[in-house]
Amino acid sequence: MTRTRRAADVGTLVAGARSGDARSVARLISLVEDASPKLREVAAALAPHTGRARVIGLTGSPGVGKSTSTAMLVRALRGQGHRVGVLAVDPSSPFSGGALLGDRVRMQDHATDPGVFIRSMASRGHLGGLAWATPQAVRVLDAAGCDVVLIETVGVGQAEVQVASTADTTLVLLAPGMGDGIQAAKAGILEVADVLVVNKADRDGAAQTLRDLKAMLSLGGRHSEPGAWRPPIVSTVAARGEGVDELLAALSRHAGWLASSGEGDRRRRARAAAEIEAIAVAALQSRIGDLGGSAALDALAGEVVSGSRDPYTAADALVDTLTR
Ligand SMILES: Nc1nc2c(ncn2[C@@H]2O[C@H](COP(=O)(O)OP(=O)(O)OP(=O)(O)O)[C@@H](O)[C@H]2O)c(=O)[nH]1
Ligand SMILES: [Mg+2]
Repeated sequence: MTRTRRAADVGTLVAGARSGDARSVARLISLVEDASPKLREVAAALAPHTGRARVIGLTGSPGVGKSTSTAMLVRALRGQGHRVGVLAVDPSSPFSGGALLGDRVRMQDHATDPGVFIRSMASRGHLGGLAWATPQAVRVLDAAGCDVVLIETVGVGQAEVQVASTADTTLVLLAPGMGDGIQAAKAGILEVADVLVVNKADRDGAAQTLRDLKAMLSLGGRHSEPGAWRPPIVSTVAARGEGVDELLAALSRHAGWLASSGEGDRRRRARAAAEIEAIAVAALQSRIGDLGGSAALDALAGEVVSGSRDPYTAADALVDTLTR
């Protein structure tokens, strides 16, 4: 028996997503993640339905409690009647079928909740990585009516910086006894934190981690400039749901500050500008790739070899032909 798989109609999928259909949401995220030829069509169809969701990033070292905290926040936000989207980027324990492996128990409550969309994404292997695919997936969830989108990323290398540029509010999680405070300072992640969370506050050393953090924050940096947001430090025991009210309060204060200071708007514009730039660079790169071995490039190469041109003016000439 042969089965023809009908190509997904983008309009139908977007309408489905807007009505809260989880399968449509999943299909759309797959389309953007796989850089489908329909990507442009999807982006255009989503655009009018976006701009509403609040994006919150959670980052921190492996095992610090990001997934547990995400589940805790999902529960609390659902309790307030919000629709919630969750994206786990490069999770060390990937989601499957709406449940997170190793976190099955915690996410199970939400697996069948129509008000929660959970999705893991692999950024590795993609041109531009997280910066490229995540904003598109956020737009899908936004169009699907999510009031809040939570993005979990392991804080290694550049990841937390990218999360910060995708999120309205960035939570940096630390835990006692992991040398985390010092690591955080070294990696510069205190700079990207809007709210600092000391999770596993039930563990020995939590008070010391709090003291270390406070000391580090008092040392200066962007947070000490006049009018700047001073990131609050919240202690949580995510595994038991403790501290969630304080965390929600901190999130809502930050949302208020983003609105009143104009910083929220500024961040969103900077984010869109970076996204446009990345897409434009990728487009130029692929056009330059197409030029490989072309007559125009070959001619310029000949001129550089013979010394009748320098490589800089040759590159200018090439860019001119690309953008004409
Ligand atoms: N004692 C204690 N354990 C916790 C707490 N929160 C999470 N854990 C445990 O810490 C372990 C790691 O939690 P996760 O939520 O999976 O951590 P994660 O940061 O998402 O980990 P990765 O995604 O692998 O980077 C699990 O065994 C949790 O049960 C807490 O507040 N106290
Ligand atoms: Mg996790």
